[in-house]
Amino acid sequence: MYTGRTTLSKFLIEHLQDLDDGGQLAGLLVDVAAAVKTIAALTGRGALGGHHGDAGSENVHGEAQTKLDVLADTIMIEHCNWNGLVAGMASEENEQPIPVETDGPVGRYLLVFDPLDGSSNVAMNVSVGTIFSVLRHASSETPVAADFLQPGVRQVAAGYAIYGPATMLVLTVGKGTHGFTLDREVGNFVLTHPSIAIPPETSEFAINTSNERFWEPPVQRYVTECKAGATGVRERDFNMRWIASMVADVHRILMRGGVFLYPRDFRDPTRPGRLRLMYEANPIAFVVEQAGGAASTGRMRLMEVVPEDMHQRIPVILGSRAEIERIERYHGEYEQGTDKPYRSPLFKERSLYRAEV
Ligand code: AFP
Repeated sequence: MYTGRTTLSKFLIEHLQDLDDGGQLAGLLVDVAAAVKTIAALTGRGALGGHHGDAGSENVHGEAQTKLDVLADTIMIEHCNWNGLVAGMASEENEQPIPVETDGPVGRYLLVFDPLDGSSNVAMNVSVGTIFSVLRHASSETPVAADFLQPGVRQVAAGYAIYGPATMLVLTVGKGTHGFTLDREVGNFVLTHPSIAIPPETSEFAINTSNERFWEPPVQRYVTECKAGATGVRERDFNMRWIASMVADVHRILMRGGVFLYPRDFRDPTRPGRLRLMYEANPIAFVVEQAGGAASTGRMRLMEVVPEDMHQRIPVILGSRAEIERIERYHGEYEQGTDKPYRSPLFKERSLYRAEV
């Protein structure tokens, strides 16, 4: 049945054999995949699993945790807590790094994850996901928070699992982006989408338009032009999708192109965006770039942002390369004041909304 098919383990051996510590990285990614299978089994039980509803607790961001948020976090920690492979972990759900028990040398890798992204959608049976990123740990000491504050360009692997009609693992180890589908009957991830390529051009965008009045002018300009369709400057009609589950919105873009925006807005001036740089933006940016797409804050390449805080939020604009370049150009024109129709005194004059990233 598997003749000619590539399983995740086979893929990892083939793609990591030239790395010094490729065996360890492969081991860690197999652990992540095992955690993903367990989370898939739990989410797949739906309401029958008894895990729907709030846990009655809040995470570090002050957001209500669902029971599945807490369970998925525990599953990731328990599956990957193996010294020698991983030196430390950081999760969107935990304020501080998660220590790894060790009775020998500390591992060479740091694992960063969002255990259940889009979890507010679970009760509606909408696709959710797990996002992860692997960084190197250069020191032989137990890692502290500062060790995790590495820009996305330093990631050695990243990916996400999507728990949809099928469970998929989409992964990059810096050699393209590849998609594996979980064969539930035998419990194997099988390579079904090798070398995913995001089309450079698109006519589809994804953004929560209920926030439109809070966006900066370059994003308002872009979306206004898309909505004008064939009668506007873009001279073609655009389609819009918003699932409110980042993995699902991004997965669609990987499959058929598009643009995903969760831009800077001024709903809350203390938050420069909704999504987290380390747990969501960087891993997805790595996957998107390796698929030929681009990922930006609007002002700079996302993966070059140096994190200042483990739970830092960031504007996220990613997808088809030509569209991202256009949106970056609109941000540049706005900064230079050459975007006349879209300049609003609300922004430029209030330094509060002037962004550095
Ligand atoms: P939850 O994990 O709380 O459901 O948040 C999901 C998410 O971080 C991301 O997956 C979505 O793109 C985004 O929030 C949706 O946010 P809005 O509800 O503001 O559109």
